[in-house]
Amino acid sequence: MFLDIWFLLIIGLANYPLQIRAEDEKKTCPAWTVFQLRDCGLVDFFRGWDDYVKGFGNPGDLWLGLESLHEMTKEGDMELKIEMITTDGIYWVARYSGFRIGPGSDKYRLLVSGFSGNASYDALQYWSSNQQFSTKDADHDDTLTINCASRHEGGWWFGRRCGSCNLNGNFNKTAYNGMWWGASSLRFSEMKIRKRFCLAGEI
Ligand SMILES: [Ca+2]
Repeated sequence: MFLDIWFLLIIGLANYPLQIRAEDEKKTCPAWTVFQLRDCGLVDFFRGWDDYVKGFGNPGDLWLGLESLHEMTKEGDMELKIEMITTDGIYWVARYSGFRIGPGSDKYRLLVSGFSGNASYDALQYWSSNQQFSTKDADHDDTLTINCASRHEGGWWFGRRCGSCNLNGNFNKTAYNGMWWGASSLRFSEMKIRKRFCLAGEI
């Protein structure tokens, strides 16, 4: 009897932290904050620097703004989830366990890492991470001979050879003037962030 009680106690103590941890993860899993949405196509995204800094749009097509993004991510503890639908109707998720936007003095540089998901491939980290933000009137891209934001009709973190994705392109166009990820055109995108707590078990 004595041994049985101790056995149960030890088993109980061993399981207790695991149970608490699982419950805490459920309870503290924070809500996503959407900062980019292209759903209805009624808002022009081919805009200048000031608009991208301040934000624009409506509940169907929005850009929260670079200054807000910097404030929300400057502690370095946010994750990023991107949902996309291609023009062929394929649903993709691209997740990044690390997402941070630098200050305005560094042109809102993107730092992104830790790709997972079912999107065709990691089109964001390799080509756009560590790149400053560019708009048609503010060329900070990594392509000397081209204004990538003008060529691709939207503000983005364009990298070498303008990079490999732009979710802020023209909603009503396809290929590299539209919204694109790798070699695919998109008809929907949503980018959202939250504090890193709930990475396991969800794509
Ligand atoms: Ca350039």
